[in-house]
Amino acid sequence: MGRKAPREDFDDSGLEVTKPKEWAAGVPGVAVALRDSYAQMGVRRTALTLLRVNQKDGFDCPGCAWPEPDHRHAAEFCENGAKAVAEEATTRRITREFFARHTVAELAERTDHWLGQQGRLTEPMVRRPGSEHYEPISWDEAFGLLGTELSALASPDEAVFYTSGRTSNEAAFAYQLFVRAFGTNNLPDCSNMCHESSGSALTETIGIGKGSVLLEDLYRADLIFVVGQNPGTNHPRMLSALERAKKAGARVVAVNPLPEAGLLRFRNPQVPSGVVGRGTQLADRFLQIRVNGDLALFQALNRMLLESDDPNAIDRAFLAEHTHGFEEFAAHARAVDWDLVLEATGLTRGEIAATLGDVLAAKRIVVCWAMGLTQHRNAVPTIREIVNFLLLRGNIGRPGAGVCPVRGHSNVQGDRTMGIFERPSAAFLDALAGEFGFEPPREHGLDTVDAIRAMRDGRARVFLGMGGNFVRATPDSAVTEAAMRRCRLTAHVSTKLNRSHAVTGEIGLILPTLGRTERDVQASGEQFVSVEDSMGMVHASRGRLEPASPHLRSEVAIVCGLARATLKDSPVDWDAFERDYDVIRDHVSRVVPGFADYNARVRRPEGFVLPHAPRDERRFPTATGRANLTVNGLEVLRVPEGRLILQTVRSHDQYNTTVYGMDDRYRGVKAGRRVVFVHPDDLAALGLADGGTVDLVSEWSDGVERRAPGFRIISYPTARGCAAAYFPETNVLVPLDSTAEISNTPTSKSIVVRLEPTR
Ligand SMILES: Nc1nc2c(c(=O)[nH]1)N[C@H]1C(S)=C(S)[C@@H](COP(=O)(O)OP(=O)(O)OC[C@H]3O[C@@H](n4cnc5c(=O)[nH]c(N)nc54)[C@H](O)[C@@H]3O)O[C@H]1N2
Ligand SMILES: Nc1nc2c(c(=O)[nH]1)N[C@H]1C(S)=C(S)[C@@H](COP(=O)(O)OP(=O)(O)OC[C@H]3O[C@@H](n4cnc5c(=O)[nH]c(N)nc54)[C@H](O)[C@@H]3O)O[C@H]1N2
Ligand SMILES: [Mo]
Repeated sequence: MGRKAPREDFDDSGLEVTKPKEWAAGVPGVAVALRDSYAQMGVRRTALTLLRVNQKDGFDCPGCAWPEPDHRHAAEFCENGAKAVAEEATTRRITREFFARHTVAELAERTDHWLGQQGRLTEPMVRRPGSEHYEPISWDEAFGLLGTELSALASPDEAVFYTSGRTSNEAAFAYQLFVRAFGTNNLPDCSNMCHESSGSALTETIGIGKGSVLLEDLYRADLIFVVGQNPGTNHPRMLSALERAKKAGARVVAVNPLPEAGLLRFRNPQVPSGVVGRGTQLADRFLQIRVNGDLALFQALNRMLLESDDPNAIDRAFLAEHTHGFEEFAAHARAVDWDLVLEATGLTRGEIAATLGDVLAAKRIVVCWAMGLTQHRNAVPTIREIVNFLLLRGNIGRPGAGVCPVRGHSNVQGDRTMGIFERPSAAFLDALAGEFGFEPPREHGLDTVDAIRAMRDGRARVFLGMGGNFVRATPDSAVTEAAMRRCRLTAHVSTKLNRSHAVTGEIGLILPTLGRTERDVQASGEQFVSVEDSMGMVHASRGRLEPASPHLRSEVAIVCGLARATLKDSPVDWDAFERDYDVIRDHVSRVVPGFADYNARVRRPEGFVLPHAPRDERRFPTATGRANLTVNGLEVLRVPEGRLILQTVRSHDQYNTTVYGMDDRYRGVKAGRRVVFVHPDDLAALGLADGGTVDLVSEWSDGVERRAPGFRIISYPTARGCAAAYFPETNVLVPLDSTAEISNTPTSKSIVVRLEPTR
């Protein structure tokens, strides 16, 4: 089964469990943020950096992709944004002595928390074949090594170029250009594990894989669904937007198996009333749905809309003018079986009927969602059904209404816009060819899961990660680690140490880079970069801090160095790219639609908004030229007797694979991460008790035993039959082959498990 989890992970002697919180943010939020920031970077640096987050002349918060409101508060940051900043702006440093002291094998035994706590990487390091240690290497030699290994491959398709979602537009554009000039579309990214299902479903149905609302739309909505999302922890600034929407009269319906604190009640730390009093109640209705019950819920709502006596239940004029496929969709939806709906959702018919009442009373509806919808086998059909729901009442392309997939990483949406995609459109490749005068590869490349398979099977031999933590973020940890170890060369462009650096190919490289908070000076002077938020707003980001080390290079400079060392007769002037990022933006303005006059518009304080045909002109650039209503089969996720469905979530003290601390304040957990949340009735039925310890064993058709040992049981008010635990510790349980239809996203939110008592 691969390595055992680090010993410290099992130390739950300090574990404390209290009642989950019913409200989020507020004074403790900011107080905790400041305490953590002082510990990482001291008082002066804390003031310097936090005052610059998301300000017009400041840097984009590396926390999440939630947009900034027009009128930014003096301190437009949240507790978790502050933690993300502190993590990067820390004054702790990893030097060459650190690597001399710790063997790679020893680093592989450490926890994610420990690795992250060691501080910023400061110079390029190499692990040479057979060596037990990383040792320093010059940038030139590092680029030379990568260039030599890449050139030695039998085909460019034997290399994999991964991207996480913090990479700027400029770096992303340069990176995909280098990769395509090298000759492959093997550009998997974290999106493959994140909102790929949203992109697939939206592209097919409305013609563009992005959300159709702006912040103003949320403020104008009558009804907002927040489905499969925990904004109190993962998008805290969204709570301010929901609060404002509520003040303007919106109702909020939360759909979640867990009663997440941020969904219930919110105390805004940015306004005085948040400091005293009970704050705002956010969700007017909480639907405690079973995991994966969402398709059934929205299909039932659609059936009821079609059958309603209310003459305005559906928008016939909109359907006739703008949609395709109504008859097939309606015939299918009218036949939805109520017994299946109730079984799948775990809700009562009364709850669903009451929700229909909210819907009929609302002229403008927004549906927001995140990972609770995207990481299931039927994630794409589920999101398509939500589009059906919105289209039925004309809720796309109208102010105050639309789809709102809430993105994760701060520039994950921008990276995709810049061409980080293993399946680029022909139009994008044509534009690249025209601009640079070379023929980019046309064959689709490998996504994340397929890249793991290719490395596992020896079909891919070089891995380069532009940020991220590949071995921890991906499913089936044991398989992925073996796949990485089988490579000839694994290299990572990183700010901080993580486990992926400890699981190397024959050769391992660490290329340390500047973070968002840091000053980026190139030959032409100080540079800025730009990013796109979850709502398609593009704006500049400027770091102000001195770089963590004089040896760091920007991501752009690293791509250019690598390109010069790898490509003979390159069609691109990489020196010019590196010298002045305006040059890159000029090219982007001619290649990527919506970026005309990029350099001028990105310099406006408020940035600019990208065009979005359905939102702006009710035009749907799909295969049919209309918005597509779809038929989505309803299957209930049933588990064998004695098994539970496990969903893997983030705690309040982590950023994906970066573990800031061991608490999950809103869920009432202190000093321990190896915990599993289970409904008390399920515990009784399974003969297990609160506080007991179990192994989580996942069951999948390949018969391989996947076991995550030593989890403390917490009796918790989750939906019946649905357990929850934190990732990345539980990624050992997610089978590589268990992925969503169409999007190929790992099913991290629906793993069938049994709980085996260990003591
Ligand atoms: N502080 C902090 N901020 C972050 C991150 C972080 O790790 N830390 N990560 C960033 C990234 S990359 C992303 S993608 C986002 C993630 O943001 P979220 O999607 O909020 O993250 P998760 O913790 O995965 O939470 C999933 C939510 O969906 C619910 N859920 C699970 N299964 C189902 C289901 O079947 N149906 C429904 N209706 N609900 C379900 C869970 O109970 C949980 O509330 O956050 C971003 N922001
Ligand atoms: N079981 C389970 N697995 C999941 C998920 C889940 O919900 N459940 N969620 C999935 C999701 S939504 C996502 S997005 C992925 C996340 O997958 P990744 O994006 O691969 O993982 P992160 O943990 O965000 O990456 C953290 C690392 O990024 C590097 N880094 C930070 N800032 C920068 C920077 O500015 N530049 C560079 N070059 N490097 C930087 C640091 O070295 C840090 O260690 O995980 C996925 N995995
Ligand atoms: Mo994500």
